[in-house]
Formats: sequence, structure tokens, C-alpha cells
Amino acid sequence: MVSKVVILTGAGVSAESGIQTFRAADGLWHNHRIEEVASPEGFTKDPALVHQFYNDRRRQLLSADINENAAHVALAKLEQHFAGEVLLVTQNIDDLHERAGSTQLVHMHGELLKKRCLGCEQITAVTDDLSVESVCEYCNSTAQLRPHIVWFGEMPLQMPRIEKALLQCDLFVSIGTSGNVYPAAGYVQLAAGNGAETLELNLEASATNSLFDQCRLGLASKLVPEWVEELLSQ
Ligand code: BV8
Repeated sequence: MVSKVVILTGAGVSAESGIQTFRAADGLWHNHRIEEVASPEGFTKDPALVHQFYNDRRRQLLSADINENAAHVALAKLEQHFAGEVLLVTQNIDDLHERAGSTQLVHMHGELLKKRCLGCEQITAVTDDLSVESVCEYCNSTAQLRPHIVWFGEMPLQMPRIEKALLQCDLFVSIGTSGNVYPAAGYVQLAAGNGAETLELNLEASATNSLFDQCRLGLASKLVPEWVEELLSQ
């Protein structure tokens, strides 16, 4: 009987909602090298380019044609009806899990709809474009606002909470991630190390596929609802 589940999602869970995954970009992501636009060095070197990169993705996310899909909805249903505990850890910066209704949710790589001021450290919502001219509504400083997103080389968010859940869970499920980026890609080992059962739901075998007890290949919009129904009827 499963009582504590930790779920890790990646870009593959939002792919069927129309949001491009990283792998699909094959390293060139919206025509940019990932390091240029998703690293603190890249932001220091060309803040306008990085702001534009995230402004484009924010506009896309907020456009009418991007909506949560059956996988997001099924995960929210699991949280709602599961008798035990569910923690959803996502590498994604979109808000589609929230739109589907998930609340026990950690955005370990930050959120596209939040900004952070380098002057006063305040984290606030953002839906419009950011630029080097943007002014912080708290400390009034200019050119100090950045997306509240974890870039390569930066510390992911809420790691103690995630690691505690991984060490206590009895089931770890990875959905729609290629298993290339750490520390997220190492979570299967942390969970397995404490005796949890591990399951991968993905379109193709991830880089860490061999570390999972079970693997089901296919579209998240099909695999996730099926798996959630199975777990709820356990
Ligand atoms: C850290 C936000 C230290 C940005 C992201 C050298 C210098 C510095 C660091 C490192 C280094 N070498 C290694 C590192 C560590 C580095 C790392 O892992 N690099 C990799 C490239 C080797 N990691 C970091 O820098 C992290 N920080 O290490 O700090 C530390 C470490 C431990 C403890 C304390 C401190 C920070 C990494 C965060 C970077 N930010 N995102 C943004 O979004 O713009 S990463 C970003 O890329 C995502 O968040 C995600 O994590 C990753 C992409 O992975 P996926 O989500 O898996 O997406 P991908 O496209 O790759 O795969 C999609 C999968 O879905 C595929 O398998 C596909 O088959 C499948 N799929 C597609 N469609 C579907 C589907 N599945 C089902 N259904 C479908 N329809």
C-alpha cells in the first residue's frame, strides 16, 4: 500500500500543451544556446537578450492557446483524492500544474510568472515584459529585476523540502524529463536508496532510465491518467 508519493515532472508533461521542450530544441532553444539565455553569466553579459527570451516565453504561456493538458489534470486529481501524501516537484517554470489545480507543488527551477529584485530580494508576480528599464515596485531601483528562475550554476529552490520527501516516500514517479539536469536527475537514486519503488513515465527512455524499477513509454496525456487511476484504485 503506497502512502507517500513524490512526483517529478519535466518539460515533457507540458509538451502536449504546446510548450517546446528543451531536447526538441536540441540545445538551440528558440534560436539561442541554452547557456546564453539560462545562466547568470548570460544575463550579466546581455540582460536585454535574456529578458526578451523570457518575455517571449511568458507571452506564449499567457496566450489563449496554451492550456493545461490531461496529464496536469490527472496529477491534480491524484492530489485531491489520494488518501496518502503527494508532493509534486516540477522542473518546469510554467503554471500549468497550478491551472490544473495542484497545490502541493514545488517549482525547483523557479517560475516564469515571478520576478525577483536583485536590490531588495522581493519576489513578486509578473505578467508583462521585463526589461533593463523595469522599476522594482518595492525599492524603486531600476535595472535590478530578473526572472525568478533558477539558471544553470544556480542553486535550485526548496531542496531540503524535496530531499526530505524523497527520503520518506515509498513511491517516486518521474514524468516527462530526459534526466539530463542535476540535482533533479539524481532524485531517483535518493528515493531508491531509501527503499522507494521508482517508476518512469516518458515518451522515450531517459538518461537515468536504467535506475527505475519500472518504465512506461508513451504520451504523458495517456500514461499519467492511466497511472493515476491505477493508484487511486489500489
Ligand atoms: C546546480 C530553468 C549546484 C530555466 C532550468 C557546470 C557548471 C555549473 C553547473 C553544472 C555544470 N555541470 C553540471 C552542472 C549541474 C547543472 C546540470 O545538471 N547541467 C547539465 C546540463 C549537465 N545543474 C545546475 O546548474 C543546477 N544547479 O547544479 O547548482 C548545486 C547542485 C546540487 C546541490 C546544490 C547546488 C540548476 C539547473 C537548473 C537550470 N534551469 N530551467 C528555464 O526553463 O529557462 S533547467 C531546464 O532544463 C528544465 O528546468 C529542466 O530541468 C531541464 C530540461 O530537462 P527536461 O525538463 O527533462 O526537458 P527535456 O526537453 O530535456 O526532456 C523532455 C523529456 O520529455 C524528454 O525525455 C522527452 O522524451 C519527453 N517528452 C516529450 N514529449 C512528451 C514527453 N514525455 C511524455 N509525453 C510527451 N508528450
